[in-house]
Amino acid sequence: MPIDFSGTWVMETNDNFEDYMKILNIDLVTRKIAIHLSQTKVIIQDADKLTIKTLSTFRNYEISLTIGEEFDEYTKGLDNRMLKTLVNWQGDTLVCTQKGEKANRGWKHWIEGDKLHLELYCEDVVCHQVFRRKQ
Ligand code: YOG
Repeated sequence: MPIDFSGTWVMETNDNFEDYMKILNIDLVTRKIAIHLSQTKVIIQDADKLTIKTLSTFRNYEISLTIGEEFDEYTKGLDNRMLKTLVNWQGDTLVCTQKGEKANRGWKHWIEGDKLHLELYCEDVVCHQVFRRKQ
């Protein structure tokens, strides 16, 4: 029985987000805005179904998926790319691969104590975000 990521999680740290945005070719003006955003994750986990909302005052982004089933992801409002995305369990870690134009792209989510961790990676860049549970 895997652990439950469901909840609202508020960003505490966002290491190397600038380089992650650069490797995704996000323009300078957008990066200047995005770097200061506090992102909130709202995760709804229901058996093998997962919805992950990333919320901010600037833009929101949402994916819904079934674990173990590849789907078409369009990163609308982010880098606007088409990806073939697959999320699987690796122990208690959610591991995502995003096949597309960029090599070695994906992310990992895990929980340590009351903190939600997210590693976003693309090519040789890793961005590490930590969130605390709201309430
Ligand atoms: O999350 O893939 O939790 O989808 C990363 C943005 C900034 C827009 C957010 C808006 C990457 C400008 C999604 C920020 C940079 C910068 C709030 C990360 C692109 C554009 C939406 C992500 C996964 C795992 C679920």
